[in-house]
Amino acid sequence: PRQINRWPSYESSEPPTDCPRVLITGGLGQLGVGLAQMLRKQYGKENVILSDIRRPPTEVYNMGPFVYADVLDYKNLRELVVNNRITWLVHYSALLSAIGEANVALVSTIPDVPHSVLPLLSHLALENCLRLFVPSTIGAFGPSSPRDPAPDLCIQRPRTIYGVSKVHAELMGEYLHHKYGLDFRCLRYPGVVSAHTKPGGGTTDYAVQIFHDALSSGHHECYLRSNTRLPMMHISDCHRATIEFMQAPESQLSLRTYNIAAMSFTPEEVAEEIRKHLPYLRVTYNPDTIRQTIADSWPVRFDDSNARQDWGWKPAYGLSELVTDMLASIREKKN
Ligand code: AKB
Repeated sequence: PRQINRWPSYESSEPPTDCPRVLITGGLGQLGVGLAQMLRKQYGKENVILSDIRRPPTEVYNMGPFVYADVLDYKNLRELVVNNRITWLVHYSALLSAIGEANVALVSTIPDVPHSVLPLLSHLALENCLRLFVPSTIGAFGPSSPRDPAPDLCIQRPRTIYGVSKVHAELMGEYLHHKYGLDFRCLRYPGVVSAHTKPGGGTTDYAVQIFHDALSSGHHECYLRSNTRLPMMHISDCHRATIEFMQAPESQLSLRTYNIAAMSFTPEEVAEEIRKHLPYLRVTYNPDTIRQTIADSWPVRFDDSNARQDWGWKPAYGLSELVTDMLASIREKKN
């Protein structure tokens, strides 16, 4: 068996129980509320605590426990973990790729910066025997990575501050796993498509906006070229992948950072699929330099064969299911 150096006080903590007690940080972004809802269905409302530094809308308070948590404040986090017997920590908070690139200085002031926050979260996780989940993305790859498909292990030289911070997080978590036995888990997400949350500031955002535009004005102006292919995923597959990965026994994991894939499409292809429902959709293309350059440096497809093999990952949504669901969900929300 692998020899690991135990972190001080690690031995005194209890191992996770069957029913996890989950704390989600940065919970008011694109992914937190939906993940909390899916986890609560499985584990009960009280076992999943959503947190952020912002005040949530009333409906979020009504869904289940919500607390203030600042990931840069160790004492605040430790108190939450200890008082609530937390066993899983899910760290969601990020400035997405395009907004990060437009504000490189700002990126260093937000809590997503792994060199300031990851050692702190990892220490907390080791001290309290937590399973720690940190998301990564297609943005962790760069122009020198294999693009079609990008495997789990390959050259990673991203050209965005967002990608650099993600690679740092992957490496730091894996290092602490090998050195101290941290139960670090990381998934590289594709562009996530959701009817209920607007991503804001990402390179893959057009794949959400196009549905809203199709239903409101019938015209979408796309900031990427028509043939820009990127990996994408329906949000419910993204949440399910995260939960199934967190549930997987450690013995099944040959890696700590996995790619997960569902589909890859271009703006032209998703528009064509939408036209099967809304034939009047018109799309014009006006590529913007930042986002087109970022997209051109990212993989067009993910190889997720390790995730499929090790812990049984399988997406439920392909392009046609995604389009049908997005149009129905946005319509339902409007009514
Ligand atoms: C972005 O476009 O920045 C994100 C991502 C793929 O990480 N959606």
